[in-house]
Amino acid sequence: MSHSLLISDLHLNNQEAGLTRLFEHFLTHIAPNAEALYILGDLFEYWLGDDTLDLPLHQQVCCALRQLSDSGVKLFFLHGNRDFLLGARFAETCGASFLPDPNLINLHGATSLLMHGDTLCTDDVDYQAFRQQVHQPAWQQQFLAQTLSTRVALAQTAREQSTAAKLNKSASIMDVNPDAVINIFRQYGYPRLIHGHTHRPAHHRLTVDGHACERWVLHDWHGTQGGYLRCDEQGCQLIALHTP
Ligand code: LP5
Ligand code: MN
Repeated sequence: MSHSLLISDLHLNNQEAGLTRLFEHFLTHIAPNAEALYILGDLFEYWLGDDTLDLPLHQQVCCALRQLSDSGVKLFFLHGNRDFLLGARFAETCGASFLPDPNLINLHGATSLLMHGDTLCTDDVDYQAFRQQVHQPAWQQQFLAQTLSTRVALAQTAREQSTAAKLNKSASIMDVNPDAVINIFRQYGYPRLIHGHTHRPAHHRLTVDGHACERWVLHDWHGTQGGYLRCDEQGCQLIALHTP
């Protein structure tokens, strides 16, 4: 049956070759039968500019994605909070298109709203301030103009600060805000909502203004495990994935 797959939060990096292998397995054994693959952000641990496309990991991942898109599977990306600097050259190289966040699509007959998920975490005021800053075109231009070694150092500092900041944040602060979820359902006409970021894979059902709504949260990938959402005209299903 015609279906699409959605994934997010793989955080591919040089230290975890097994994770990249699991992703390649997914791309060669599971994704080829899909009509489309949607990657809803944080494919990479971080992305410091499209001038890093020739790094071995980036080449390996782009090449695997290109094979999939060349085989006829449509490939779509949303930016995550780690790889918000992925750009047009990256998309072209992989044969993919970027979608805005949020983005409303018709997913096999059901209107579905795709998001990374970070913008729903409105209680995380420090993160939202950080996000606002790094999404400014002037900030991005200035950042991308630095040498790669300076960008690597800045990213490492940012990662350390993020890890330290999270120690002082409660689990609820780092989850979606219930009112932000209700507002997004209202604003977009009560679609099926699909997002990642929070690393809490789940299928939530809720009623908003008398409308039955659903919110799907995608798996994060770590170690030897990952997961994906499979959607067809009958509905969606979260499927866990392990290294074969
Ligand atoms: O990413 P994760 O899972 O640890 O936590 C996220 C939020 N943190 C972030 C920050 C990223 O991890 C940083 C790495 C991105 C690299 C991209 C390119 C380089 C950019 C360089 C920037 C200078 O997204 C975290 C949320 C959590 O999700 C849950 O939702 O809580 O938010 C924070 O931790 C934000 C902090 O509260 C405040 C900001 C810390 C970063 C400050 C950077 C300053 C660098 C200064 C260098 C001199
Ligand atoms: Mn994220």
